[in-house]
Amino acid sequence: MGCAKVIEKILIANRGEIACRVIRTARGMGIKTVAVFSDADAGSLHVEMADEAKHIGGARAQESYLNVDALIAAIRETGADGVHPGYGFLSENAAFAEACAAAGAIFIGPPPQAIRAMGSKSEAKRLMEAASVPLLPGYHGDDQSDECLTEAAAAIGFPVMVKAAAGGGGRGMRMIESAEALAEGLAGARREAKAGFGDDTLLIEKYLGKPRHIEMQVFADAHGNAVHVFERDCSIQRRHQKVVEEAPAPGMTPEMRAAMADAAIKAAQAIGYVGAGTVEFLVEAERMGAPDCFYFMEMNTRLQVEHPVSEMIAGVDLVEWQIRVADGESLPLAQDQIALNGHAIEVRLYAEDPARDFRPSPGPLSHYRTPSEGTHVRIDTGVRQGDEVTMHYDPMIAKIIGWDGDRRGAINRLCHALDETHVVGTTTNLDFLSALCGSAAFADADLDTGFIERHAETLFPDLREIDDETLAIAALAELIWNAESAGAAAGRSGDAYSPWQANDGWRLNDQGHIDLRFRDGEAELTVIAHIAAGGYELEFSGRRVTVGGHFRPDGRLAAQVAGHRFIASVVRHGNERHVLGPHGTRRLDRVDPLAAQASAGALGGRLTSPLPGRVVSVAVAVGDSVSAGQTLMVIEAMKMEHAITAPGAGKVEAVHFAEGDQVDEGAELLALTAE
Ligand code: MV4
Repeated sequence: MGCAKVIEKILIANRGEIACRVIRTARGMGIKTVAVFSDADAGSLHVEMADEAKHIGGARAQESYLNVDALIAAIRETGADGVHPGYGFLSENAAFAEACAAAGAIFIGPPPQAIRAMGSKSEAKRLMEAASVPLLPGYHGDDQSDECLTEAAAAIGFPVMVKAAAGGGGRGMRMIESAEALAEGLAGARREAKAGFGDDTLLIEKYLGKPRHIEMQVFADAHGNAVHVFERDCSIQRRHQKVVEEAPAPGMTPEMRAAMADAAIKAAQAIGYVGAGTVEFLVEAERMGAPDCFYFMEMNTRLQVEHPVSEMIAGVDLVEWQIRVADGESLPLAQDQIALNGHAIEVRLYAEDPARDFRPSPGPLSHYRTPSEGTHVRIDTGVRQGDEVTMHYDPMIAKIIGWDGDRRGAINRLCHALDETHVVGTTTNLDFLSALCGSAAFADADLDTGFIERHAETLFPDLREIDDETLAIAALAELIWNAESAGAAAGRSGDAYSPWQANDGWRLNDQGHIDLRFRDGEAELTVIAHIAAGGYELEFSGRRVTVGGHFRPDGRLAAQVAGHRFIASVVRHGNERHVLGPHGTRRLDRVDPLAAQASAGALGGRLTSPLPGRVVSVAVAVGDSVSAGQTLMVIEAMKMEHAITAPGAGKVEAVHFAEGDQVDEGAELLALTAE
């Protein structure tokens, strides 16, 4: 009796969070995993998580994650009998699927002909039309002459949308407003399509002014069964990049869902689909809920980035389903066994700078903290603290998903999770996501593809001034660090923890108070701290606030501010102070105490390290004369260099460290005498 072949070892032809995601499920199913990695990913989390890992080439995706020959060699060398392509890279490449099969490994994805059927938008629309899937009024024929396209546009009525048949995901698309603009528009669209995709075939559609993007998750097996796992609303996008995805879609009605599910399943069956797929629809926002308000847009023949929201509302593991179906099993559940439970919302945390048009902002994750996971919060990430977001790949750091019984609850869970997410080292869209999730417009589900532009004013919170609690927490942390380093430096002194032992260049004023200076963007803030019972009294912006607290063993600060208890993290990154506390992540810059001293015209005599680090270079020797501002030593800390400069003209009396030495925060580096 023959035994069905069962996948025993899966090679994941991908990286980052989706590779980690697939490994987790495979491991849970008792299947071995093989990671592949580029030069840039040798130390990555997905490599660490997998049972085996294979180097496949250079950092550039073309040399590694898109390198079919290297991947096939890795499949052969490791004996992998299954290949999961993840999303992106080669996930929708029919030739790669065929090459995997030829190498003896099951491609965990649809059959190559199903991938090809959806590769051309015109071809896909003809197939969908034949399967009576609703399409926008339009033209997707072979006759590409100007006469034919002009006639078609006139019949559809302006404005029209012209799209490249070989395009997708918003690339190679332009709106044409009038018959007069058509000839030029067609010529431009053809040039772009030819240059972008090597194919200038165009299609024309009626233009939808205020669309929503709603997609249906479908799943088919090789035995003729097909189900849907409800819809996802991905209307909040910018530049065709999804920012928020949720399930179910707000405003969905049972009638519309039934019609959309029917259309999606017909679409899958029309192309002989097997596995996980997504059928995307454009929806007329004004007619949301009506059973005929949606139109087929594209079908994605892969697992999507946003699949977790479907998993959370349906309580299924879509990767497990993919593996089972690829193995020849029937779908684990029938349609009437798949129930919709609650509401899930996902946001994509990116290393990008919202203030600079969301440009990627690669860099080290010097500090990275994600909220704890459970029933209500899921985090899919592929990086750890200390890892680097490189410029070579998509700069996504994590997907953060909130779930609850209803949409309001899911928003609350997600907002809370975002408040507990901290990233220092690279600029991220975290504050933007927090503002978005906390906005009234999002609560009202005012969704369509123009959401971000329409609400830009509320979504870019960079201009907020720092709040008093955050400033008090930053000052408290500074005071505690100072007391600790003073204690360490004072060593034998009787009162080791007295802040008056501080020697790191702070100005101790005659009246016995400490001046702390910060910068918040352009604004300079001064906090005056007085010793008080059990802590300090802070004076700033016309207020007096009593603060106290301590760092807990986990490194977080338990702070008491005006009788109110907060738990916060205060992360030092050079002079930056990132307060991850009651008001999300806020950044202050500490005004360099040495520079501050110099500007005050005083020469302290001793120069100390502003933070723990390593001596990169020593620029002076004992006996040298130095002038104000001259660099004396360079300290590297957290991958940043800090110059220690002379606060005034003087003579070097002592140099306490040499190149390569480690220094503690507050350690005395050099001694100067004033000249
Ligand atoms: C459209 C459209 C309006 N009318 N087609 C963008 C992605 C691509 N797959 C299809 N897209 C659009 N097609 C017609 N006939 C508006 C968009 C569109 C869009 C669609 C979904 C999500 C975000 C979008 C942002 C801008 C434009």
